[in-house]
Parts: sequence; C-alpha cells; structure tokens
Amino acid sequence: MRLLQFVDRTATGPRHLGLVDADEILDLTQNGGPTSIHELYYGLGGDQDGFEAALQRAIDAASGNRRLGLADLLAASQTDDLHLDVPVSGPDENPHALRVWLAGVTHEDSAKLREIEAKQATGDAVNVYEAKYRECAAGGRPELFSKGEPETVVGHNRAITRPADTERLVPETELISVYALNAAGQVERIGYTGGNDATDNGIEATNPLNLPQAKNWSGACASMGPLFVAASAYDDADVTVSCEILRDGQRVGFKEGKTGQANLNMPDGLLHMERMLFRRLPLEPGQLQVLYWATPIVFAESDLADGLQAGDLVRMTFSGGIGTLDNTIVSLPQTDQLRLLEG
Ligand code: DO4
Ligand code: MG
Repeated sequence: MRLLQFVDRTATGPRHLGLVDADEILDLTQNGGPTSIHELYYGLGGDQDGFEAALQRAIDAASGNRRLGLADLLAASQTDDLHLDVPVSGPDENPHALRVWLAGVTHEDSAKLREIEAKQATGDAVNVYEAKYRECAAGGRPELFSKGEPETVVGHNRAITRPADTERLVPETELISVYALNAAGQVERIGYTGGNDATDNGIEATNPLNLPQAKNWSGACASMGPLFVAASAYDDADVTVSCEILRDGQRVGFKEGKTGQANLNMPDGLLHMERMLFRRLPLEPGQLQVLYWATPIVFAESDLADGLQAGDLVRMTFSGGIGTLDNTIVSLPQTDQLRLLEG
C-alpha cells in the first residue's frame, strides 16, 4: 500500500491523506477520515493494532470518497490548490513530533570519496570517513546525526535553499525508513520513502567539524517523497536509486546507485542502525521518526565542478514504488540581521 499527503486549499483542515490506487488517489480524509499518517497511527488505533490494520480500516471507510489523478498531483506546484506535501509529518500544532535523523558513510563510495576530497582540501589524510565505514562494518557505532528542524525538510516539487556562502552543494540520494511507537512501547517500522540529504561538500571536506553547518541551514536543507510505501509492501533488500541534475533543461549530472539492506556495510543491516539510534534516543508516544540511510551516490568535483546552482532541478528516483522526487534549488534569502552588532 502506498500513501501520500496532500494539501487541498479549497477544503478545511491542514492536509489530506491519500491512498495510491493505480493511477488514482483515494482521498482517505474526506468524510472525517485521517488527515495524516500521524493521525492514522496515534489517533485512529495504529498504535494499538498496528499501522496497517488502522490503514485498512481507513480504506474500508473511504470507499465512496473522491478520487484524484495521481499524475495531476505529482505535476502540481505549491501554488496550485491541490498539491503534494511531505509524505510524513508531525501534526501542525506540533511539527517537532517528527524527528529527522540521518546515517552517514554506510556506502563504500561515499566513504572513499569523502576521504579523497578531505585530503585534497587540506593536504592531510583526514581518516575519519573510511575509519568510520570500517568501524561500522565491524559492528561498531554508525555515524548518525540530526538534520535540521522538521520544517526544513520539504516535499516533492518544493525548493531546496542554497546559502550564499555555500562552497559546493551536492545532492545525496537516500532511502528513508519511518517509525512510530506502539501502545506497548515498541518501535514499529511503518514504511519507507526517499529523500535528499543536501550537503555542502565543500565546507565538509575542509574540516569534518564543519559537518553540522554542511548539513543544516534555513529554508530547506532536505527533502522527502514523493510517496510513502507501507512496510509490508516494500522490499528494502536491494534498492536502486538515481539522481539527475538538470540546468536550463539540460542534463549536467547523472548517477545511479544501489542501496537497501544488501548494500549497507554493517552486520544486521538496518537493525544495527536502529539499535544504535533508539537506544540513545528512545521514541516518545506521539512521535514519528524518519531515518535516512546515507547516500550510495556521490557527485565528486569531477562530476559536478561547482555543485548545485540556483535554478537547477534535482530529480531523484527510488525503486519499489516510492517514485521520482523533484526539487529545484533557490538562493537562501540573505538578511541584514547583523547591522546592529556590526555597528
Ligand atoms: O560524514 C558525513 C556525512 C555522510 C553522509 O551524509 C552520507 O554518507 O550520506
Ligand atoms: Mg547523507
């Protein structure tokens, strides 16, 4: 079962939850149904009976509801009355009920390239990326980090911002698993989506301690979508992803990669990251968690010399029904907030 969240400006309420049925969307929200994955889980018994039992009830109750065209929603922009939202979110009154964490260097190419770029930038062997890759492969601690606030993660057809002092912005194409906490206090892996962990590789290469700034900024520093695939409907063993960059309609970059459990470097695969994440950061009732699995696709300087520029379109595809995630790059507006301090 595949779901999406969408906005309908002509109706009341924050957002709608839709079930993908071939090339149509069944609106599960119309006539009093759930408005989000969060509500389905925590408001309509998902935490008691399991996510998919609650989803089945919502589908049964919505049989007479309206249907929309999937292609129309995927093509819609933010200014259209009906447009796509992020596939998973906290409720409007508490967006921080969604926690956004990411893994790093779980794929060999990414570890190797980062090591090379760090050496080029500094002249020294930095030796953190390959060391972390090997440590994790031997059952050690994976790299896990938080990515901005949930508001800085945007959906399909929304813009990712590029700060003015960016050195080299690159897309990172990552599978995402989604979690909730059931009424018995157990973490449930409820589904999957895809995402872009946009990164300023330029400043990251200069010094790994720049990582928080390389990963986090205002506006939008990540994206998710377009579709959410329920856990039972997603084979996370071997997932093919691609990333294309279009500038003025012309392809200026393209890469494909393999992710999924079979392509993670660690013993016990995803479970290893889940153990490490949730033992330090247990989920609270009412929270959802997304975990980006790290990128198998890296755009080195030889692939994309100056990185992403304002106006570029980043197009990511994820196999298994998640679909194609489009985001344009825009400049992060600059402020004059320092006039007072600077005198
Ligand atoms: O170590 C830096 C970040 C790694 C990362 O984001 C990735 O491998 O995807
Ligand atoms: Mg990443």
